[in-house]
Amino acid sequence: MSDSPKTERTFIAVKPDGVQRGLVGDIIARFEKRGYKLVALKMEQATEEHLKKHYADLSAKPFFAGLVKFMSSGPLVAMVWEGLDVVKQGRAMLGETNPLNSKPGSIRGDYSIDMGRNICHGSDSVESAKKEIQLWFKDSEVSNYQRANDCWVY
Ligand code: RTP
Repeated sequence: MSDSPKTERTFIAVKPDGVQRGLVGDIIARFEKRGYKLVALKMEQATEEHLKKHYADLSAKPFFAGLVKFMSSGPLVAMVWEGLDVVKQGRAMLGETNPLNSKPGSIRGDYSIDMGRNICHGSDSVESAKKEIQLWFKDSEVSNYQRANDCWVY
């Protein structure tokens, strides 16, 4: 991967509630239509141990145990998306952590009303994206490829 801003990457997950509600395709479509490139994708039921690592920064929060239990309660879809400013733009596309503060047009603003069932996760900085991508994917699971239509996006 080059250091071009066009190859910035973020980790996006459709949480177990998003999978159960059949929102995987919609969420993928939003990122694809925006022009972002999917470079890794898998469904898995994550273990509590893995999720404790993912949410290590929140370990002191009162909602931590419930969050880990919920996130491990069913399969989720883990993805890596690539493109210009994708970390910040991805967070904007997701909406606010509390869906009630999320604007219509965002994923959470369109599909959720409860903080503990807010459909999706997105890395909050380029640094945490790098850590999260490493936690969820082996290098060999992330693809480097050109799209024929990249010249119509950039
Ligand atoms: P995420 O990591 O899932 O993308 O969410 P986020 O950055 O917007 O929010 P964060 O503070 O990292 O919290 C992670 C997830 O924990 C749940 N949460 N519950 N007060 C609460 O009950 C509470 N606060 C946060 C949310 O599901 C949030 O997405």
